[in-house]
Amino acid sequence: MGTTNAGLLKWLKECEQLLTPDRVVWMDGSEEQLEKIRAEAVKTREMIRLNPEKLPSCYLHRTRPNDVARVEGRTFICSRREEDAGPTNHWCDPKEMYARLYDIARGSYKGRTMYIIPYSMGPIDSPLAKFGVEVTDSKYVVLNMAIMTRTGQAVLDKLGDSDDWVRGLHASCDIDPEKRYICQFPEDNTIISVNSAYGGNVLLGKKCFALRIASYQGWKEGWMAEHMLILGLENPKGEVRYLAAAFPSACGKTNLAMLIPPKYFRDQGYKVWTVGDDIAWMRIGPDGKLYAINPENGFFGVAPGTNEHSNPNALATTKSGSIFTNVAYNPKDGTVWWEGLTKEIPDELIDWKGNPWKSSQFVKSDKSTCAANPNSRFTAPAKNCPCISPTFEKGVAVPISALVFGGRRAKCAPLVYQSRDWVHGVFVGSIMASETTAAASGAVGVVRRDPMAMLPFCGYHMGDYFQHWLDMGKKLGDKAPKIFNVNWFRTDEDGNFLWPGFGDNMRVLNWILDRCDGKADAVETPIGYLPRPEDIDTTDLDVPPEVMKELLTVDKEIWRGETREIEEHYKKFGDKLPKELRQQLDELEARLA
Ligand code: GTP
Ligand code: SPV
Ligand code: MN
Repeated sequence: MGTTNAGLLKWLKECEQLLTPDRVVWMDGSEEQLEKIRAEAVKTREMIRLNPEKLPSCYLHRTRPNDVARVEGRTFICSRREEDAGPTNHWCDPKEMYARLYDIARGSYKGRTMYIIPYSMGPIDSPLAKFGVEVTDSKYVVLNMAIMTRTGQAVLDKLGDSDDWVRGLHASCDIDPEKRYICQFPEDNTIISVNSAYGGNVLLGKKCFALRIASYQGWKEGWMAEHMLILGLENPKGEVRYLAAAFPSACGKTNLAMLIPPKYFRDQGYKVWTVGDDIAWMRIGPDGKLYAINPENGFFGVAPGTNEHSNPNALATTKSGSIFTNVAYNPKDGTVWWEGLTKEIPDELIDWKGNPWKSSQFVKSDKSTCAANPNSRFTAPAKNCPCISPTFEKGVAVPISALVFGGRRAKCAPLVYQSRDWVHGVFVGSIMASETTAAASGAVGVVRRDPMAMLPFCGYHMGDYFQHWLDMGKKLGDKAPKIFNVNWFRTDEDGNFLWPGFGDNMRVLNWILDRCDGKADAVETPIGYLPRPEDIDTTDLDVPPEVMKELLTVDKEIWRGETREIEEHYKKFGDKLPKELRQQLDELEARLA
């Protein structure tokens, strides 16, 4: 294991002096080394080995009950100037924050091992790949990073002496929520995370690098890092068209990315190919079109609700080589369980906190009685996925025909609509709103504006980010993807979903892609182009015509209220709000008047 990269070696020396580990281990990318660490983690009880016949090479891990989700209130963008972080990010002066973090982390690896993980976001040999090195004292992080990214010596070989890599320092410390910080220093290519050992807070290649740091890099370098799934939809002629879709956390990206078309479509030869389920890096290709790669190598997916009917592909993906975090354990057969996995609830389990749990204690209205944490997750290798796109392993970027925004809205947003043009599409993304979920700590079910699903992940001023979107549109010109908005979550008066969702979302994707080809009809409304009920193929679909009509209705009164909220939302950005977007809002108000 080795490198001659002087900048990297110097930084590692500094980490070692600060953290004072008992030993240092370089992750070389070999299966033997990972197997050794898995065995150690089982011995120290950091992991439970699951039934090797039913779930080969699968493990269960429990985090502290105070450490089960991203912590947006303790996530900082430490740019030199406060105004560069913008109104939607927490900010702290980098000098001050480095000092605070070094104080917290100092000496914290005592009695522990310092693992050095060289990793690549994107296939190592791809011209679109970017590299990072994460230092951690957590075996859970090491084993998760080995699934979520490409790791090991090959990364160092490819990096050579370049200084184009991201420093990532993670220290578990005491998992003290009062001293928990997730900090990005975009101008220094540096991430520091302390006092957490959960998912998005500590797998630094994911949200911290591939979105917060990468969005900043993309802004400076003319490309885009987005919180988007990527999928290919193959039609009966064998043509595959790709789209990328941004939904906030726990709003359906993994499920849509792995969609299985309804039987009626399957029989005709339709098929969905998964390219990515969470993050898209997109660049303009030599032909002037927008191309995307998924920089990750695995899925860190929401467990609850995943089952053989809702998402059989995701379930199949977790059947080997996976790590489950904060799900329930079934001691009878050494497997795992979560709410919604099976209709029948096992009588007795060990809940996600490690306590005995009886099905009789479950109260539907009280999430705290669940056996699995609502934000429990699986980490599964992308190569396990039955519908992984052939483009994924080849590492080739895919041309994007459509960009889709969406969120959880009980009312207001219709099932689907198309923006009038790119600028209007950017407006549609900038006004996105969604009910909050368990993926971040805090209240659940509150509507908040989450532009482009990037509110927690944009590494710079959101006004500049909007402008970057507008600039990309100018560069793309008439080759720009068409922009749409979807909402699978409209409800009736009793709170029941009006749209069946999941596999049936394919009917909407078909309309979207047909629109891109100029093959489907639509009507103009104040908010954009909507399909008429008959423009969506509803063969074999059990949705009454009046519900289809309701799903595709634009209520002007509700939308007038919405524009008043957008006024408030836009005020936050001050002079940094691009004039084109302000004008879009004025035009929408005029159309609704
Ligand atoms: P992150 O990994 O947090 O970024 O989440 P995600 O956007 O990948 O969300 P995911 O696909 O894991 O779905 C989250 C929740 O939404 C699960 O409980 C799903 O069951 C539910 N869900 C997904 N798609 C649909 C849908 O079409 N309709 C309905 N009603 N629920 C859905
Ligand atoms: C999300 O919250 O959007 C996730 C999970 O994908 S985490 O990696 O924790 O951010
Ligand atoms: Mn996500």
